[in-house]
Amino acid sequence: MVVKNARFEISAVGPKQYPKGNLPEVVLVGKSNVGKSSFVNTLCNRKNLARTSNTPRKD
Ligand SMILES: Nc1nc2c(ncn2[C@@H]2O[C@H](COP(=O)(O)OP(=O)(O)OP(=O)(O)O)[C@@H](O)[C@H]2O)c(=O)[nH]1
Ligand SMILES: [Mg+2]
Repeated sequence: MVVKNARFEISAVGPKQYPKGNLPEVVLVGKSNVGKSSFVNTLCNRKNLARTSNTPRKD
């Protein structure tokens, strides 16, 4: 798969904020610091689309 165009839309915390539309949605689940954001960046061939960190989130 080649991702040609990717952009950050929103960091939504509730259904009212979810983007409208009928595009397919993908869920990516994993413990903190396991590499989810890195995976998204690799998939999109971008370095900083999703923020990565060396330290796991505490909340
Ligand atoms: N060795 C190794 N390190 C990785 C790999 N993928 C990610 N990392 C590192 O693991 C750390 C955490 O990666 P993130 O992508 O920020 O992890 P995350 O799951 O998004 O973390 P949260 O957003 O806190 O839930 C970073 O320091 C990455 O560089 C991998 O395949 N191998
Ligand atoms: Mg992350």
